[in-house]
Amino acid sequence: MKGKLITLEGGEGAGKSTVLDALRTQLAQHGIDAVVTREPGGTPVGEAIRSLLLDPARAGLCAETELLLMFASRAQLVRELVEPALAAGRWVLSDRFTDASFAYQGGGRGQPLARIAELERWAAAGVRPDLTLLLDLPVDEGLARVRGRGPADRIEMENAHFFENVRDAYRARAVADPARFRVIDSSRPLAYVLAQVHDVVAAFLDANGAARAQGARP
Ligand code: Z5A
Repeated sequence: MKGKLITLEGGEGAGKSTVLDALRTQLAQHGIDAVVTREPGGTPVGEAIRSLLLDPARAGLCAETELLLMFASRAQLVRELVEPALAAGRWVLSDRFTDASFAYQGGGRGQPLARIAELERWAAAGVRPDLTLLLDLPVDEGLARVRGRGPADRIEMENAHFFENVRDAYRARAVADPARFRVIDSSRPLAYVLAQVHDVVAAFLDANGAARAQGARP
């Protein structure tokens, strides 16, 4: 059985990292030892690209370079980690994936969506998540959560208008692909968010007969 790719998406401070841990635990309870990764990054080459992308000293990076570097990291991740894991029947959990490029480089930077779709087909080998959890919350609430946790990276230094466009782009993608996306209101208390995520993933596991296929512990 081919594995499944589950991705977490959302704006700043949406709670992706927090939710990812709970998700990994939930899958483990079903006997699924998921491969956990992140974007940009996830491979040695990707992590080097991530440092370049997030370095606040690289203020001159143009939008086209940013988009191509996101996909350079993704091309490496797909071939080195995601495709082999899925082919071996492993499940993969990724903190962001291609939807982030549509949201940040498309919505935020105004890069043409058709060009991003072409990169998705070519550089990302057409790999698409089986399930995407979009953690959605108002921009100012997300920014307030991450304020004060240290120096902002290059993208975090953008203004609220940029992040509003990112949020709109994410929500538009969720509306356009309701079979894949589940939108979670992450402005609610963490316990509520985690319960929602748990229910969504439980339904996904059920729908995919995952417990049986992966030999759930009794
Ligand atoms: N990027 C891009 O432009 N294009 C792409 O294709 C890709 C990425 C793949 C790096 O991403 C940057 O790259 C990112 C998008 C861009 N840009 N920025 N800026 P990243 O995922 O590594 O970094 P991030 O988005 O900045 O992560 P984050 O801000 O740390 O968000 P998070 O992981 O979603 O949040 P968190 O760390 O789990 O939670 C933040 C805080 O909120 C923390 O103190 C939690 O305890 C708290 N929290 C979480 N949930 C709650 C609830 N429900 N209530 C109250 N408090 C909460």
